[in-house]
Amino acid sequence: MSAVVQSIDVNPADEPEQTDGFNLIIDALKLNDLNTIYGVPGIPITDFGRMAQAAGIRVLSFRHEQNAGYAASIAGFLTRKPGICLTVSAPGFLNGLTALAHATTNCFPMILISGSSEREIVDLQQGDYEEMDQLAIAKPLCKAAFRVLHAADIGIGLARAIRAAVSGRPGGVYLDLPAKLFGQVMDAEAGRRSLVKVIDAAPAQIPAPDAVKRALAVLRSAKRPLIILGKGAAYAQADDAVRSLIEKSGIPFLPMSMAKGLLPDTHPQCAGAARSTVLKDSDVVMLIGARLNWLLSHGKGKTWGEAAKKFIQIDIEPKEMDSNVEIVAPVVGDIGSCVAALLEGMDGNWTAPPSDWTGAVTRKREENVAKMAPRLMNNNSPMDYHGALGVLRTVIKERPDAILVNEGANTLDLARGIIDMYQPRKRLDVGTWGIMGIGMGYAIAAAIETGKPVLAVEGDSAFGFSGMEVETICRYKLPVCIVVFNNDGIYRGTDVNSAGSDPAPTVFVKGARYDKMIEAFGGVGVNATSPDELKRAVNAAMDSGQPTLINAVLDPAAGSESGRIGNLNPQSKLKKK
Ligand code: ADP
Ligand code: TPW
Ligand code: MG
Repeated sequence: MSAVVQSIDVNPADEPEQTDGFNLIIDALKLNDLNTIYGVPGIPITDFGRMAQAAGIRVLSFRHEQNAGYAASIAGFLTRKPGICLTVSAPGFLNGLTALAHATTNCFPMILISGSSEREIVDLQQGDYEEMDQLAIAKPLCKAAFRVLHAADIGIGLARAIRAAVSGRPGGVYLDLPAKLFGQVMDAEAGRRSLVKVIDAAPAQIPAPDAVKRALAVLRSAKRPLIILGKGAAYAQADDAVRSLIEKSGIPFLPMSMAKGLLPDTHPQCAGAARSTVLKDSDVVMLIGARLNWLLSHGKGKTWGEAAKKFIQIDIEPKEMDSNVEIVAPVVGDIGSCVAALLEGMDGNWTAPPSDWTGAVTRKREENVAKMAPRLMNNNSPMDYHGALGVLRTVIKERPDAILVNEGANTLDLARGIIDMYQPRKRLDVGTWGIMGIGMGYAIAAAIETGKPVLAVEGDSAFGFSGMEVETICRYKLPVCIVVFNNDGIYRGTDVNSAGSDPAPTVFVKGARYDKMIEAFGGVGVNATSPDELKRAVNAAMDSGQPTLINAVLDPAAGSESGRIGNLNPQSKLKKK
């Protein structure tokens, strides 16, 4: 009898240590320096969130997955590491998917990790809790999609996801983790060995010397050269090299929206305030991390003028070349390496562009700046866009390290033109899709990832897409100041329905008080009816770092339909009888 008793009486210390899916995912994330998760809890990831937090990962719990996803996407842009979004099955996954597609479209590295239901049941379509074939649905909407079925594959699964997200052209990656995986147990030592620390996740891609030579030859032949900086250049974090290239070349540069501040908008070579002139009159255009998509009128047509144009393009994605017009000098590689190679080729052998061109650009720019100046100083009440933005322009000038988040139509287009940026990656906005709803997710991630104060300038419609996250901002006590440009609606608050008593589709409740929303959660709410009031309130918020929402009362008639892109807005010629 005693022999039998001895055989089952094992000392727990002798048993091999065990780990499970939960712990392996956490260990794999930490091993790869992925220390922040944006998400919404629920089955099957509730316990995972708790355990990750206990293990020292920052877990930010949102009110809607789409906002968590946007947060992860912009974290990717700001840090060059994939932003992590964590969602529950089916509906949570779908809510996060918009943000994953957005990340891919904008070339931001992001990983959407979603719990999913049991394969055996999903594949037989037997109606599991929140059943959905998530992997199949995610695939066409992101750069890559993977599923991990065995705890021993977690390390490899995450490594593949990281590499897919950040190497080459960055983008969104989906990682499917079925519920059963989390609880799967395995030997801890084998588990540790299965983890992968990704080495050199985004390897340098050196441009071919011939491509660099060709580009320099075209650039040298230019009489009216222009450099366009896109958000790919901001993402690359090759700030010093880009600045040297611009300054050494003497070529005027035009920053795309999120490339503003890579060099200050007040830099003598900045052609931001002479945009139409430089696009029309330039003869050679070098694109650095910018696509010739709709935001640049596809490189052709009226915007670009009559004269023949030659394009040089620097991009990590070879397939981007000739996407819209012929690229006479494609330079494929990462921006840091490409710009360094161009600088080397220019060394001791460069003549500045003709001064009649640079002089003409400077004159146009000064003319436009002078034209705008008096409008920015008005103190009208209710405010117009220029009066309100004149104030915010000064706020950013005085606090150049603050991050500006911006969405809306008029609120977006006018703020982009009016608010000068002074430092790289400080302007975050609607990006390639012109998407509404990025506001609060971006503001939260910007505060978390950089520790800097955030100013979110939001159209009242735009704000509504993510407004519930003011609770999240208050809960985590983030230094975010939200200014809602309240013009009672989408574009304008003046539409009327001539056919019935329902409000017109573009208008909201008149005189709404968005400032009251944040007060519900302990934040500071202010109603500002003049530029002076707005200025006081924003400065107080930026000084205190307290979550603040300022309802900026704008004239409902101040905006125009679709802001600056009314040309893309089809209108019926028949409808108005
Ligand atoms: P914008 O909207 O500012 O014009 P886009 O999003 O259209 O900018 O273009 C960004 C481009 O930058 C993409 O074509 C992308 O492939 C490229 N890109 C992103 N990161 C890098 C990098 N590190 N090196 C080179 N190109 C990059
Ligand atoms: C996800 C369409 C573009 S701009 C806009 C909408 C609804 C709101 C404009 O009004 P806002 O700004 O924010 O009050 P302002 O200053 O002009 O009054 N759904 C998504 N994305 C887009 N772009 C839309 C709808 C849209
Ligand atoms: Mg509005």
